[in-house]
Amino acid sequence: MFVDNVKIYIKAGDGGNGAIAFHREKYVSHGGPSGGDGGHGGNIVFRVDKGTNTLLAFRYKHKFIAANGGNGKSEKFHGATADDLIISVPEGTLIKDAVTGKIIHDMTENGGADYVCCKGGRGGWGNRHFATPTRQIPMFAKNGTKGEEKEVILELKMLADVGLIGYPSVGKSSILSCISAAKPKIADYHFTTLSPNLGVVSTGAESGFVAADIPGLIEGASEGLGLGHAFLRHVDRCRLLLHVVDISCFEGRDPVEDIKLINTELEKYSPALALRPQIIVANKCDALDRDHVDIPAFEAYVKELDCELIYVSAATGEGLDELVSLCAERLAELPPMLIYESEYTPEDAYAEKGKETTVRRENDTFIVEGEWLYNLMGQINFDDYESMNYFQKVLRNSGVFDLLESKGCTEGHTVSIYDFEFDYVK
Ligand SMILES: Nc1nc2c(ncn2[C@@H]2O[C@H](COP(=O)(O)OP(=O)(O)OP(=O)(O)O)[C@@H](O)[C@H]2O)c(=O)[nH]1
Ligand SMILES: [Mg+2]
Repeated sequence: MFVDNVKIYIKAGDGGNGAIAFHREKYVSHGGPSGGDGGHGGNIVFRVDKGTNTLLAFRYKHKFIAANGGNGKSEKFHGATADDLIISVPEGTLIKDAVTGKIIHDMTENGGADYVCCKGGRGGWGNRHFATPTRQIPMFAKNGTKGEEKEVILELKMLADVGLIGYPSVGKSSILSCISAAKPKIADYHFTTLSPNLGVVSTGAESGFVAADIPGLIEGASEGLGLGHAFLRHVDRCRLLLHVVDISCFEGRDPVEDIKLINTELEKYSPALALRPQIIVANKCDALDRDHVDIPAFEAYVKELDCELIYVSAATGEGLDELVSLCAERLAELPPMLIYESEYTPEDAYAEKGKETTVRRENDTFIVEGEWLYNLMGQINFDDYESMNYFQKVLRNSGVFDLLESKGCTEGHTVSIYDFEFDYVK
């Protein structure tokens, strides 16, 4: 079964808590604070597995939770750092935020390198960190921060240079089977192909390209009528489209009408995809009856489209070598395959949780609280300019400043966020 779109819940492990403990030893009556730190929680890491090309593995498993870090112990023993949870996905998978639909990451980026999608919480410091000359018996330690959690959509967009598109039964699968080693199902009824097929087309000892055959498109496919709509995402990355038509006009179809129809569907699904360069592939030329098909009108229309045209026959092999060479030539001139840019910033993640913020006033001080803020504080280094900038950005984007102002906070008031105090400046 082919699955190319799933929603899953992922959560990184929480950091372990720091320990409150004191050194004990015979004859040492007042041992110093010795509470160890909590271990870090495990990250959620996505990894490309080239051996699979479907998201089927996620059909029945929707929750992925990494282990928590161990708590700190006495005698400076640190809690164990938890292992990362590795989630394997096929090549070409996009990770999207389930709430906003924004792209978080394209697994094609950086040559398919591992991607940490949720960071594990940091282990809290044990009490030994908090001893000062005036506070020799610190009776507190820090709790670990929570691991990040998200609901994400995994969407597979196959990695193919060339996409074969067209009306059902025009011979897309037949062509793919002739030019590559792929063995897709071929039959004389519509919608024989039910899921995309990939084939590697070799153009020399060490060169080649990947072609994808997608299920036949029909009118209304982009509105979800019939097959095809969901599969168009698999040609999203294609650099070149082979628009296949049946030139024998079997079933009385008109190739000009078919091209118009398919292009309308493409346009509706994605205007960007409709602009992708196309080569019109007139297939079944072995069965072409020139008395019944108006070839001059067809060629005039293709010219109007400003597309190249090639006649082939998957049955006899005619024109297929030329088709492969033409594809290779055009691909050499085209830009590299599309890699989606992330539309998601870490600030967005906090912005979504901004609603859980509370502000209360004590004289001239405004106290801001919220679990997400507490976690955020654990990640900010207040001595570092960049880190502080980030902190400010998150406060702004998550609406904390607006909330403060709505509660009457103005210039000169003090704002207190978990031990951190600053004067409010507009
Ligand atoms: N005469 C002739 N028949 C062909 C040629 N290419 C394909 N066919 C026949 O056309 C029918 C449909 O071919 P497919 O390759 O399954 O077509 P498709 O475009 O993949 O169809 P769907 O997957 O249903 O969209 C089959 O019966 C093929 O044998 C050709 O060049 N000449
Ligand atoms: Mg097919």
